[in-house]
Amino acid sequence: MVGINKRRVRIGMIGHRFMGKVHSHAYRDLPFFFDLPVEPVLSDLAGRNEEELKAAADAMGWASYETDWRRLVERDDIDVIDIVTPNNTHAEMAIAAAEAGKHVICEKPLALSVSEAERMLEAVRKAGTVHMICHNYRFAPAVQYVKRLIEEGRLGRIYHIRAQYLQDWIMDPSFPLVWRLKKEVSGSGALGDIGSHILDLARFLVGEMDEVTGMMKTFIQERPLGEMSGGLNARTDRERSGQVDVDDAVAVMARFQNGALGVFEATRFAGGNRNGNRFEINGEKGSVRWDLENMNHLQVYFTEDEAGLQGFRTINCTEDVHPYAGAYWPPGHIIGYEHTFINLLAEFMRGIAGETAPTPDFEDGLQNQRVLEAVEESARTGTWVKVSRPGS
Ligand code: SOE
Repeated sequence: MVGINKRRVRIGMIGHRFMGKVHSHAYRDLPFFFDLPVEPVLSDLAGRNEEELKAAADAMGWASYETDWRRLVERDDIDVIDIVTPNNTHAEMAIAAAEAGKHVICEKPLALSVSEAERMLEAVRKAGTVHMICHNYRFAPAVQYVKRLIEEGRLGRIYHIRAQYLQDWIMDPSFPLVWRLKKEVSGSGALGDIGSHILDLARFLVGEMDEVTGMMKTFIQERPLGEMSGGLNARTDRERSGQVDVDDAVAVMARFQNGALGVFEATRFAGGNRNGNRFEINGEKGSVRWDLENMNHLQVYFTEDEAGLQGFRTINCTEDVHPYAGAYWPPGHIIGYEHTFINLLAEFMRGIAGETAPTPDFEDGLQNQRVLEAVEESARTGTWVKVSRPGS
């Protein structure tokens, strides 16, 4: 039953564009698919442009709105602060939210730097509240199933992971200098925006990295000014231009602590690839391949298959045995991008109810940030760089 006798978890979300829409939709859909011990309530939406904010709050079903995020954080009738704003605001907002005793969920990358991410982790630990970072691709049923296969030893020792995150939405040189292309706002370019996702998947599935080497490239150095206007669309000011100071593309090689090798590529200049997020993992007993653009499918290969059946087979990960798939439709009735967020938020709600300690959390966000920073240092110095992890 939706909402009956359930503890209400009152959400305050800061930001209302692309990720704001995705998160709002996911909270609203949660009770349709998951029988959770708590009920998320879309209490208050914060943003700066009142006209846009009011329209977004009305359209997405938020009860009220606030034009100053600080007022939202101070409110007693809010339990969760959900941060879907540009990266340079994450640390200040998350730390203020934790200090006000809120549960915090934050879009990726967690911060602009390792030191900011460390302060964020320290704040949520001190508050003792639940925290998560939105590496949503972990929550595709096929990806979770890969995790299970690896943990069960079905692939044996892991030798390789190769992963790519390929987009093409800024290839046109007249596409403007939006916040995702400004270092002071985004921290980095393709590396932090999409590379962070595949590097997180690699940590999740294969383990911690010992050292990395990377190269970064900015193909278009100057662009007209402009700003995001929803989704990946932008408004352009054709009269003025500015310098791009983040990477358009990055390539990374990694050595894992368990001996596996990783090869990664993240670029916004892979023409024809709108959102190609893919990986292949090879182990001593088998291999798996996954591709977001066909996200319900998983290709698997087992070395022990009989001679005539050797090769990759394709599994449709929509059966009850595939994590989260059973929450939705009967087998074969596929799910999409938005469901990865619904699954992630289901874990967040279970955490708030005290049932679990959900991941990926700020500690994962911090470790991801350490990898990003090591890649940048390597690209700068032309050397292999150790990925630090205190205590390891
Ligand atoms: C834009 O590159 C973007 O929206 C990223 O910010 C997301 O993290 C990714 O999932 C899709 O593309």
